[in-house]
Amino acid sequence: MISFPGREEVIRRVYDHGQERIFDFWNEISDSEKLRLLDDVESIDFTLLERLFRQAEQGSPPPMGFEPAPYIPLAGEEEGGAEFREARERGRELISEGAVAAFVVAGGQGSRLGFDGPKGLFSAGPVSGKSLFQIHAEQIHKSSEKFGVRIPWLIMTSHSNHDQTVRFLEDNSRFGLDAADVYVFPQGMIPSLDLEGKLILETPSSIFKNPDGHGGSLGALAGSGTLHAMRERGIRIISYFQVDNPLVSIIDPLFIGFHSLRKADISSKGLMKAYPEERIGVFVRFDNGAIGVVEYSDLPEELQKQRDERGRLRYRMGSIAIHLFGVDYLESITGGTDLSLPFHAARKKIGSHTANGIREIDGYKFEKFVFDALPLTERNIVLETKREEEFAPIKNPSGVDSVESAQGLMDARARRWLRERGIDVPPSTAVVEISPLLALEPGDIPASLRVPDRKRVNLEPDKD
Ligand code: UD2
Repeated sequence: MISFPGREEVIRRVYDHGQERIFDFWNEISDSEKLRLLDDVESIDFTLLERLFRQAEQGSPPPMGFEPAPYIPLAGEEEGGAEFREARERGRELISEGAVAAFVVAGGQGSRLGFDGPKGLFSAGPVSGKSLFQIHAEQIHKSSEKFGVRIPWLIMTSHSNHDQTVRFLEDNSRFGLDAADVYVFPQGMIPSLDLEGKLILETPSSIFKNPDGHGGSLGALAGSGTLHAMRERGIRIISYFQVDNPLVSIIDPLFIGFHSLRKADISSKGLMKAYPEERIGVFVRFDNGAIGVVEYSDLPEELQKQRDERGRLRYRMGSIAIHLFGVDYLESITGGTDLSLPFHAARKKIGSHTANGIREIDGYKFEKFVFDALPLTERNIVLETKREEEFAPIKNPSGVDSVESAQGLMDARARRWLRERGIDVPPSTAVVEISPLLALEPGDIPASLRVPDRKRVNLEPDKD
């Protein structure tokens, strides 16, 4: 057994749990590296990891029985529903009172996209080349201006992209947002395991850990003190979204209004799945009555394909990871600091440090999912939204859900908005982009606007 003065207890724990392989390079590292490794180990909950490993090996238990979840359909609005008008009005009031904050989860590693850096830095604007962060920041800026308030922007990063994210935002002066309105905090990390349940070394003196999933965001919000800061600012609703969707409507009066009118603790936006295998979770109502999400990979194939009497997919309401959380409710479930959502295991390739350098091995990463918070309350609603208006995820380098598909959707939405305002796009114009600073909805576009006769057009507000 290795030794280090004063650290006998933690070393004992490592051996008791059969994890002594993390000391394989003990004789090659300096004293300060030894201390770093022991510090790294100190915070590890071995009992939790052992339980997660058993769970990963056995596969996830079948979810409780469920049926399709009820939702508020778009049709209500199209039929001129009074509740839609009332909701929009209520939402506007709440935003103008300064009761709403925007919260983006940007801690993911973006490995599928093959982009080496925080995903928020990825260039998404089809003409402008604006980064995802800039597009989101400009939306928040424009909403603040429209409603005459300062809307705070909360950004969850992870250990590996926090510093780069902060630097990028600072270098770009937070795209016009005030430093006092931008809150950046990292999420938690959890060790990954190899297929034998052993810890993995990332370097000779550090353990491989991965971010604890977007479900870690609620605990991180509380643990970082940001939830408390929101309470102090008078924020009552937190509008949650993912960094990879440039079409997201971050501050949406209709959605916020429904959340308030229906006295919800959590509200979610859903949309019709495009095809049975689409990689989005579906909203369900579990047998105990609570609404939640079953992830695409957990929905049995026959249920994915099941149709109702009208020929529509039975499980058709897909989750696009847009939620509103009541601050009161978040305080009640996080108990001021933490929230115990379950971990899900995923088998992934992991870079493991060996005597011959880094070797890719198979292992388990563990993540919490934010939608597991949904069934914790019965005051939980789903509002249908229009795919073409609000969903253009950038996940893959090409093909489905890629930057090309997202830019195509951004161009199509810009053209639709201009058409709605009676503004022509010259036939020679191949791509149109509308800056969020110009418009967040068609009605914001000045009726006098003329689209210049150019191949690629980015419409920004006039500079005075
Ligand atoms: C997510 C949903 C899926 C659907 C889809 C819509 C899950 C498991 N699935 O699919 O049902 O709604 O999105 O686009 O959520 N993130 C963190 N920290 C982490 C992990 C992720 O901040 O530890 C962020 C990440 O930066 C991104 C978002 O969470 O903004 C989604 O992560 P993803 O791309 O891994 O989720 P995906 O595509 O599996």
